[in-house]
Amino acid sequence: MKIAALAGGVGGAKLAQGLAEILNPADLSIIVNTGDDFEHFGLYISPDVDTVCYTLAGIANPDTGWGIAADTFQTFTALTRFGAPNWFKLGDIDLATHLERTRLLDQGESLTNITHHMCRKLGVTHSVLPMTDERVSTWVDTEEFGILPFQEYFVKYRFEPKCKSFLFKGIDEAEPGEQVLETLIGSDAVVICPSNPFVSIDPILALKGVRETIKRKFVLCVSPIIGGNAIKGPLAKMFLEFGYQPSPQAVIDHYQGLVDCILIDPDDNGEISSEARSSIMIHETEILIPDIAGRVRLAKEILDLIRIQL
Ligand code: FO1
Repeated sequence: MKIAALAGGVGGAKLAQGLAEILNPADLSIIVNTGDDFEHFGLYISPDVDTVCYTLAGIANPDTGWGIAADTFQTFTALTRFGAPNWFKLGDIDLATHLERTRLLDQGESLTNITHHMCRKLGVTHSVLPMTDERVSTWVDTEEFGILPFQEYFVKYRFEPKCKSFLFKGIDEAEPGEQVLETLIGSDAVVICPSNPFVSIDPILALKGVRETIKRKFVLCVSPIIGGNAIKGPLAKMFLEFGYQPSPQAVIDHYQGLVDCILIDPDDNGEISSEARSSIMIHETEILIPDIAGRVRLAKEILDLIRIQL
């Protein structure tokens, strides 16, 4: 059974890891958001790709979910001594990823090939596919500061500004990554990982041909909202800023008919409308997956649900 998983940052990477533990590399590909990518200190930084790769490699910082476990920050500290920007923390080991990726990009390598190469060097055998090899960047139009690049909204301003809308610059011109559409077409099911629908999954769905391709598949989603709150990050706040109560129902509505099955926390079942119940499968389970055992357990449940459908 071939699965294509869509993932953004920390939350999505955790489920991707659970799926990677139980599926062979030939049966699981992870398509990752690159809208968070940005240039910093002249380096091309791809946070969600790195978070997925590091998590699958078992080297991600377990507390933050991003960066590398036990990394040091001597270079970062030395930079701040010069008064350099200090809002985006770059670890010494993490810096090697950004330096080497930037060097290979400057040599004309694609982000897809660079990611494949780095994953293999990190011992990751599953396919981690950047959603596109072209530049697509997420910007957030905010009440307080106007349009901000995603990382400034998310990290520099700690996602405190009030969101008005999102912009995926370059999305109309960009082609999906060279293997993205063929992976989706060749999959038996698509798993939307518990990432932020607005800024981690929507950029992937907005790429030419992606939503139409996915619509023809069995699509299973793990709710990124539990009990009205996001597990991590700004999602609940974003839903409220757009006038929605944060709930799995808001997630179902956001994906506009794309989802055939959603996994939710049992406490959230009352939030689901009767209309939604009549059109999609609601599966109650523990969706908080703080450790590898939980990630594997949830991944196994997902495969069982998909097998019932196929
Ligand atoms: N997120 C933060 O909140 N603060 C940081 O200093 C930070 C540094 C950082 C460095 C490398 C990297 O790959 C990710 C990093 N992130 C940081 C997370 C990043 O903002 C991601 O875009 C989020 O995880 C959302 O996907």
